[in-house]
Amino acid sequence: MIKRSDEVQQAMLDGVPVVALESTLIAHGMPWPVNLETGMQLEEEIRRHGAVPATIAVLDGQFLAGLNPEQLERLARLGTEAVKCSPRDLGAVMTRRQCAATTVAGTLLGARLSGIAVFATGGIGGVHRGASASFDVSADLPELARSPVMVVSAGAKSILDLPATLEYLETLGVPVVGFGTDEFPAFYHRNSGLKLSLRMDDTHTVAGMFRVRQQLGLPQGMLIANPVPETAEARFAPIQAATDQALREAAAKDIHGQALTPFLLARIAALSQGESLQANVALALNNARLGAELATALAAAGVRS
Ligand code: PSU
Ligand code: MN
Repeated sequence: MIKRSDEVQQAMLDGVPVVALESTLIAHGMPWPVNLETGMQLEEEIRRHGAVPATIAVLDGQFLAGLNPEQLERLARLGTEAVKCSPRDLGAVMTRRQCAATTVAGTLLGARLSGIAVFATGGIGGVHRGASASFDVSADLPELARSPVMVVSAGAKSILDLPATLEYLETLGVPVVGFGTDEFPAFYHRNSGLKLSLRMDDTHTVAGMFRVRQQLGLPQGMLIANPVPETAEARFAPIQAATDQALREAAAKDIHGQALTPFLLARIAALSQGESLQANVALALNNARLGAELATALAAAGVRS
């Protein structure tokens, strides 16, 4: 039910490392044309580090792992016209032959179905602020609990309730590995003040842990928390102010559900005059690089998904 591109198919046959990429970040998370440029740069970054990228999306009802440049551009041009596709949406989108961008949750499902063990994104979704009243918890979390895939992300998005997100991951049995850090990164910022129980400093140890978990038959994935590079970190105070204002605007306009995260990201980018967007591009690239290195370490450890 998922179609691998010829290149991805061949790489998997040859044991060449493959890294999955999501498409919601492109269609709903960034404005045109930065979104297309970022989508292409993410793929290049993975290739530069010896792996093959597999961007996951749905085009005309076909669930695809690996897009060619025309397909990537089509998705980037569609932007928010593309359906934002979480696992619950996939059946309808394919039946109606629609075009859709997969979220972290949707991409995890695609990675699992196509046998890709490593997936790089920007920041995962999580428990929204005020979730005790709204019940807004991203489908990214339960999907991580049933997909044995490594997700490389710069922590969870700072628009969220980060302590609650970590608690939820713990409940679900999803290990969070701080890569070269003792703290859970806060997306646009390196630090959140939240200590992680697990830190690893090299890709071989992370790959070893993945292999042991696979041998144990554990169903969950692993969240690899990779902080935004120091040189690209956004300033804390302006982003904080922009986030607070964006959250107030969302409440006043009664924006909720799938529309909330894209609205907040776009407003924070506008209110910070692009500072958050710059950090977002840089952290996503940094995750793509680490994803390629982790996929290479997995291949070296003889792990097949
Ligand atoms: N990371 C980014 N930009 C994004 C996202 C992640 O840098 O746009 C997307 C992911 O696709 C993630 C989604 O799954 O935001 C979360 O949406 P929600 O909170 O509605 O589950
Ligand atoms: Mn939600």
